[in-house]
Amino acid sequence: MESFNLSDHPHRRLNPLTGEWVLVSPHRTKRPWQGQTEKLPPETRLSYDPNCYLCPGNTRAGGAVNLPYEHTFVFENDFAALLPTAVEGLVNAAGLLRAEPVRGVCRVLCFSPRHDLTLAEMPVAAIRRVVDLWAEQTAELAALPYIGYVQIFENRGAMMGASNPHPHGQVWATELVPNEPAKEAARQAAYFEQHGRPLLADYLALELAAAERIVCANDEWVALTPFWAIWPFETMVLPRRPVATLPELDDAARVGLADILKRLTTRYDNLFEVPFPYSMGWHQRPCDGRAYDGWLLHAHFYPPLLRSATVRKFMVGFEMLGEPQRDIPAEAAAERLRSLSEVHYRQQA
Ligand code: H2U
Ligand code: ZN
Repeated sequence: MESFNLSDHPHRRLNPLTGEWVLVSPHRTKRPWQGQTEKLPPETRLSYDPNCYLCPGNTRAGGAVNLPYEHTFVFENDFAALLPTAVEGLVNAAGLLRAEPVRGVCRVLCFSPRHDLTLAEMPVAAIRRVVDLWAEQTAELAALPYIGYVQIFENRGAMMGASNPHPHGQVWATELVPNEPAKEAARQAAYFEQHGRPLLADYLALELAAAERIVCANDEWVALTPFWAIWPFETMVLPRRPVATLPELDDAARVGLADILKRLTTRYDNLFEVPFPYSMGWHQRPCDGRAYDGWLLHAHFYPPLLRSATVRKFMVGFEMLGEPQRDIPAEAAAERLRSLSEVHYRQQA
């Protein structure tokens, strides 16, 4: 029997953070495409849009008026998915029909007063303010007695369901730890118990030695396409100095994070020369008072685009019913992202 080659033979890769497998089919990349193509997002050039509910001084759907902010701005989500109200009694039938009440807080985080910039186009000093905002919000919400987990995220682009091109993210803080961080918590704790070191610290050391999946790096942070990536151009951002939450980041780590975010998102925008759609977010150690040994802070970027600005990957069929599948191996995606300029295409002459 011939031994299999990761770059041309179908295989499965394990995500050690979730315990789930992904099917990789590298031989399939020449498949013709006659399916759906997406509309290109309109190129927003207005630095202020009087109809935008996130621009400074504008009125939002619920009637509240945004402050005339100059840097970042936070408000309670007018259509919050979670409420801080405690309810009496347990809505919990044992067995097959089970429900439990959950409290939480949802806020919208405006990254910049400028309506027309993406993170990639913002100056590093302005991105640093976004990092500070994420850390402040995490600390403030984690201090609430009924909050057990703080999820910071950004949905970028209409393709990912973002309602507005104005640069913004959200924070949803929940009483209980949601599914994805709960899986990561269990796997990281089990690894730590077995090896005495954080799973992601060991993983980062392997990736730095191998180098083939690194996209870009600085003294504090590394952006890479994880070995087990599902989305075509999925990446993770990992700190070189182990920390578990955003508020723990010191000045050097925050400056470094702003730099790596600008460089990574610029590469993304340059890939197809469009404001690149993605969902990104931070996985931080839960704040429900339990131990969570071995937890390492990290960000995931999940972009939907596959082969051009208008052809996206669909998670359907086998992926919905079996397990996720990808064509381009993570190494090839990293090489592609590495080959791109760190000067934004809108700034190139
Ligand atoms: P998205 O672009 O990721 O959908 O985030 C925008 C959020 O802003 C969304 O959760 C909220 C929506 O509920 N929102 C307000 O809180 N007030 C508004 O006036 C419009 C939108
Ligand atoms: Zn705006």
